[in-house]
Amino acid sequence: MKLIGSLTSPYVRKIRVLLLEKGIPFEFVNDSPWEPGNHVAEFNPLGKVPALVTDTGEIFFDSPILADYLETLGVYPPELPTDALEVLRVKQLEALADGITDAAVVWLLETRRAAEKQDAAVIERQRGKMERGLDAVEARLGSHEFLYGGQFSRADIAMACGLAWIDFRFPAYDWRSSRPALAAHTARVLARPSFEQTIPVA
Ligand SMILES: N[C@@H](CCC(=O)N[C@@H](CS)C(=O)NCC(=O)O)C(=O)O
Repeated sequence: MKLIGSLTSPYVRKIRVLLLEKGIPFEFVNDSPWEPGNHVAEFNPLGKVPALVTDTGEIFFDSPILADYLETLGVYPPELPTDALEVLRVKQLEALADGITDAAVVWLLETRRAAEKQDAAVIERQRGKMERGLDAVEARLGSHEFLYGGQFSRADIAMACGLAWIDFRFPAYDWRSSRPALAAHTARVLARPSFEQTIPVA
């Protein structure tokens, strides 16, 4: 199995973590859609990472699809519940985590435009999505150890990957002070070996 992606992408990290948690061997192909001459579009017409090439040569892209593919392999531990409605709830939380990350990515890209072209309204709009999203996760978490049920799931992985990336790109952005449950949850998840082995490098 081959995973195509960059060492900084939070969506790629989600899949690397899942592969490590399950102990599935894979080859990592380090390629970034932002590098001139990259080959990402050969694996994903949308030109985004991660993409995965299975052992039979089939290609999947978009991290939730990749994560679903890994679940089909039936390798322990499962990162989704068994009941269909519960699966949907975990995936809803994953979509929330990915959406918070998406908003942070748009914010970053806006700050990389020439100063006179940057639009403060775009940044504010994305900050609003992040703040509301993080508040919803904080409320959801309450005193629970995991985001869904009593089990570590893909929702926990997606949220910690997103927040670690936000810390990496926006070290001065304080999302923790008003969200103690999420701060503690993130610290717990980031201490897992699968996360310690996938720390983003510039
Ligand atoms: N929804 C996608 C998002 C993937 C994504 O946006 N990846 C970024 C890297 S962090 C990318 O490849 N961006 C290139 C581009 O937007 O052209 C997923 O979950 O895989």
